[in-house]
Amino acid sequence: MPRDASPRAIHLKDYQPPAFLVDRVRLHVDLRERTTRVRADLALRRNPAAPAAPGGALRLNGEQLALQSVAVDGRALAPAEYAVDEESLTVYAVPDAFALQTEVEIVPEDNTALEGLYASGAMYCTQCEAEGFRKITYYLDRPDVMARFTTTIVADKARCPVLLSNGNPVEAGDLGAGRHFVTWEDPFPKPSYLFALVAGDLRCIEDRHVTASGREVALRFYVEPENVDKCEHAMRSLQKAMRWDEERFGREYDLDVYMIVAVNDFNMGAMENKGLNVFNSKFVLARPETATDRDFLGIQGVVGHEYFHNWTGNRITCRDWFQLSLKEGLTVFRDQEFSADMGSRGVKRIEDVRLLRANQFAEDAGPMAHPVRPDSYIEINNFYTVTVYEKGAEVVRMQANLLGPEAFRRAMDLYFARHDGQAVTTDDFVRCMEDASGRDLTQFRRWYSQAGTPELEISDRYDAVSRTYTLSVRQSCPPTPGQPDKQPLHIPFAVGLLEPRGTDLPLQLAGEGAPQGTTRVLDLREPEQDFRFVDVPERPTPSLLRGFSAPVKVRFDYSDEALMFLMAHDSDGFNRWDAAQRLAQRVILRRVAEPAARLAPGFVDAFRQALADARADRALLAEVLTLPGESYLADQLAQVDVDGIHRARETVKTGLAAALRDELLAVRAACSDTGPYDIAPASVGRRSLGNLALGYLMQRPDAEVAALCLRQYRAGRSMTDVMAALALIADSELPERGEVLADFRARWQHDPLVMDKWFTVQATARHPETLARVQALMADPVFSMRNPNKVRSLIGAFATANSVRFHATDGGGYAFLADRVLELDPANPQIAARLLRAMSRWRRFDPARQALMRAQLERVAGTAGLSKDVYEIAVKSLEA
Ligand code: 7MF
Ligand code: ZN
Repeated sequence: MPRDASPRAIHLKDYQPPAFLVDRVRLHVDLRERTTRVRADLALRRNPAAPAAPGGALRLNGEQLALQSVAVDGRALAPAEYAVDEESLTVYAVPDAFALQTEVEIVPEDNTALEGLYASGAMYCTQCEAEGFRKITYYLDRPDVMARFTTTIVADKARCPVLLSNGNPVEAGDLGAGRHFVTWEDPFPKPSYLFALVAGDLRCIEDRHVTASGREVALRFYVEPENVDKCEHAMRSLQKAMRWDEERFGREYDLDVYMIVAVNDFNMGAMENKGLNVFNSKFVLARPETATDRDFLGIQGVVGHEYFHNWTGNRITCRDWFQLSLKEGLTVFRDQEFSADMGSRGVKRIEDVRLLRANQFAEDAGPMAHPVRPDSYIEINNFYTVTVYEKGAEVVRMQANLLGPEAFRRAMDLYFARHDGQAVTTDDFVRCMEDASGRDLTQFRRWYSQAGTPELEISDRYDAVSRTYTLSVRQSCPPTPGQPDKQPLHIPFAVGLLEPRGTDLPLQLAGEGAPQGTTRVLDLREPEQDFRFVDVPERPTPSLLRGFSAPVKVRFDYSDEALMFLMAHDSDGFNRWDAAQRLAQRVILRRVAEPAARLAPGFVDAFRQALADARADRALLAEVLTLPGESYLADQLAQVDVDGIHRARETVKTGLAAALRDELLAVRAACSDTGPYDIAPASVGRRSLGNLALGYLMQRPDAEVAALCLRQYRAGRSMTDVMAALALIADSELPERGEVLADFRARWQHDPLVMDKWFTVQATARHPETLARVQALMADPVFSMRNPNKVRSLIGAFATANSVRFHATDGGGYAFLADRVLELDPANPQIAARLLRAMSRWRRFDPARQALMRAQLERVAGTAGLSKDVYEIAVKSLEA
């Protein structure tokens, strides 16, 4: 893109309230083959809260709309009375309050970007967050404009018997000539990004929920006819989520009907449109034969997430898109808590932290680093990030922990009471936390505005004479793009001290009259702070950042023995896991530096001991025994050593497998599945530990292990076990490899979600010819570049989950990815931009790989006609 045509950044500091408000919207959507007519009737008035611009023009957002007519209060406007350009409609002279009528034509059948109104297979659906409504009609497409919507949908009765929109159906009827209509009314004012419309030949699965106050709510899932038997789990998840929000937050649902539509072509996971959620079918459809435990738990989490948005997002929404974490960070926190209560809290916390460390810490250390509340963006779609979502959830979690359960609940009640029906800011949220608790969160607010992962450098001193133990903490935060200097944060730092037998010491800080508990949350506020514990009989081992009390990195010079001691004795389950991770990380990274090093016997023993611990929760044990991932390991090095890390991790894994073969076989046998499938935490834990053991054993499969793995594949007890075996076989040199992959394809070619898994196991295999295989698979009739799930499962998986092959030194992986980005960009910029991120951290690699990635990024950046989405990622990756 030429420099002078570069897209411009939008800045938070430029926020202005809207010049006009919309009180009511009447939409009339006439769906016809290849032309949809949209008539909009908007009741508008000047905003009394806007800076006065008497008689100012009305400017509405609108893109890719073929304008047919404009009228004010029913009077058609002459061409001189308005102006239209690529992204707006301006009406020059308008009264202070009036009705605006517009009519446009759009072509959902040609909408490959999957934003606005589009066709997916035989159905029509919409996606309006963040700025998709402007591709349906001219509007004030911003979240602080909230209006009541009435929507009439007209369509062919045979092709689209089901016509849905937000709220309640108020009228329906026949129009003759095979056409019919339904009118929907949404009583709650909402921003346009929550608008939804669905039309098609869909089956409905219905159940109900009776709210705490006794109101009955109809729950309806709409799916394609072949999927009616795959909604049971999502329905139960929805019912659990509704009950949970009543019990935990006192929040009830507010309409008579809650609808969820499953769509095959969808850019993201799901969308919380008021009363009419649209879901990627991946997060609705599941049966034990087709979906893994991960899928089942993912569905529960996403169904919960979208449902919880009804209060945190819909009833209270964002003032502008810089406030995205107001709804997303908070709703992720809520869905995390829901999943923790439905399953194993400890395992959930470990999974969430693993994700945060692997992805968010990496984002925070790269060229796209930004605060939880960004200051600027070129394309808002690029800011639906792990920082806004996952770090945002940690920032809410820290406030919940700082306040404690009662005050946090009071603060949330205050938030709901004070801001219901409003579009607000993260600052309004924090003020509720302060007002309900009396705490001063002035310094804490920096978590929203400062990017980067803070680091805590810790040292300790024990003085036997005075029996005091001192922790010295230095906090710092590395520079990020646009933020060279950082200020100290308010960090809740949870610590415990273990005496030599492994029990927790009661903690008493100097100046306190008596010990207060065994875990203390220290308030870090200064760049450097000392904490002196008194009455400490012997040198203790510190357990730092218990429960991951803040999203920071902790540096402390533990000995291997201290880590093994914590692994065995820490009363904090999270830190037992973390000690194992630190130990494994250390063993692997030592081997990167020194490939011939022997596996320390203490390390093997620690793993053996963990395996032998019969009391241990199996799911937790599986987490403890999972080695840190390659990308997280890479982040610990000054320069990424792709092959060194891969080789070292594989060798350590193989070494453990060889040393612990008998134990692993025993665990695998004890974990084999017998009864009927269920997703109770104990069953999920059993399968995950059994498959983890099988994974270790398959590092060097002898005949017995190979047979075990093949048997598990062929037995087909559940998709969890089938996929675990299939992934191991696909990643192996077993002679049966080709035959098994062909068998799986033949069996599942009719099921797109299962085929996605088939693409992923092949894209992530470590075989040297994987790139060629990925390219060949693109020609498979089941693959399609137009389906985001397919692109993610084949191309996305190759670029983000197969380091050794994607980063091959011939640069083939990079050229392939850049080609796909450029191929996809004209059709679907959002998906193209997400793919390109796989190269954004190119500066972390060796000079040869840097040069190769940079060349591809430059090729992309230099291409004419790029979308804003891809342009922003390419240019910022090259700049930083
Ligand atoms: C659970 O946030 C956690 C995150 C935006 C689309 C769903 O509800 C959403 C939508 C993106 C990325 C992640 C998620 C979503 C979106 C998501 C889904 C479930 N408002 Br983009
Ligand atoms: Zn969300």
